Amino acid sequence: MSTTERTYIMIKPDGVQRNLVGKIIQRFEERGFKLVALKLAQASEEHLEKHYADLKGKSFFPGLIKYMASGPVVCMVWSGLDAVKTGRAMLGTTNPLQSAAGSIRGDFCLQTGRNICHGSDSVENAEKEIKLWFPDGVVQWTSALEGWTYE
Ligand code: RTP
Repeated sequence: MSTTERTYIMIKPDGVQRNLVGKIIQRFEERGFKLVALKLAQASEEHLEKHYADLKGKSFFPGLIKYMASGPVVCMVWSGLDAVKTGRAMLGTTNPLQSAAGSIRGDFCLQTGRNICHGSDSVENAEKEIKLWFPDGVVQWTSALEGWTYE
């Protein structure tokens, strides 16, 4: 059992523009995950092509890159037990219409091409994505499990 598994979660430009940042962060916090890195970034098409390299060649790829470059994204690393698989479950399925109510996509959006968030699909890809989006590294927040309520 590892409580230190990390996943890369990104709020896409439509999620930022629709002011859903706080709600999405709140769900991960309330579930018990720890936020270990956070930034707002305007990604270049070149950078996004690296992130979505596996999808190069798909008919929707050019539109996906354009959409993802259309405004700032929120880049986050969340840590905790089974963070990758649970993070994906919290986001819902790729097509929001098939996402269960109670999932982020199931509650907040309607179309695959505007599905407001991204989550790593494996531990290996999570580590790759964390390196890509946080090239200077992520703070090892070992004190995250300690109480901060009292001095
Ligand atoms: P993500 O990587 O964004 O978390 O999404 P995912 O694993 O659920 O889905 P994936 O197949 O990796 O696709 C990445 C993103 O591309 C857009 N997409 N559009 N128009 C289409 O048929 C189509 N298919 C995928 C979505 O924004 C999807 O999240």
